Amino acid sequence: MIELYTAATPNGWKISIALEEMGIPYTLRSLSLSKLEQKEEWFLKINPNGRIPAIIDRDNGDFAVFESGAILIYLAEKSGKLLPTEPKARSRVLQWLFFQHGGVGPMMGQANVFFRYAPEKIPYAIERYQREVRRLLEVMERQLASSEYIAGPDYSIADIALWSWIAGYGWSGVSVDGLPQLKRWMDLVGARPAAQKGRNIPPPADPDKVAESGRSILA
Ligand SMILES: N[C@@H](CCC(=O)N[C@@H](CS)C(=O)NCC(=O)O)C(=O)O
Repeated sequence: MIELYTAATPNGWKISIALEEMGIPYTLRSLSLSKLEQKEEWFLKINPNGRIPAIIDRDNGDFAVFESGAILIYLAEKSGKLLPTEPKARSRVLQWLFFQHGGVGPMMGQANVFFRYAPEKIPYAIERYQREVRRLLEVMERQLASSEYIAGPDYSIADIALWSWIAGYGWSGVSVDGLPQLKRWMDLVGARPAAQKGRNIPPPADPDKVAESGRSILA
């Protein structure tokens, strides 16, 4: 059994979607980010970085894993799903997974913060991060023109990592106009029952609470 420590945010949804897709049984421990539960001593023993998500694998000596990318790889290897073993196909999935972790996640997170939550509107910061997000989406558009899913013909953990962020593109104020392949892919992934279910685990906080704690949640 996996224990999932999470909250209703893009990095958290990656793991609930993956667990649902892989059919791995899990128990849910929803943390309140606005109450800073993720900074409490007990949780720092699970994730020294003090952020969600994290898991504990009770069937593997209570092994704890933090960083959503590392968790996705761990679960894919545990289940034998969504990460090919053939070296080139595996590398392609990892390339797009790292593209999400080094690019889309941090840039969209900053675009969300400066566009939506910063007490002071700083046009330079808003434009900088929105422009970079749009550039990354255009990179995906080109890839998806010749590829059903982001890393090839098969659905993978890279699609889960990217979709969890990009499905909420509206929060960053970035347009997806003129990106038909990206929209095709968003609909394709969004139609999967596991994506729909996982994105509602834990159930979304009410909008006021999200706004209140938004800077910390989306950082
Ligand atoms: N690189 C980390 C990022 C995790 C992260 O930023 N989590 C956010 C929620 S999406 C969080 O816990 N924020 C609360 C905080 O920073 O205290 C990962 O991919 O797991």
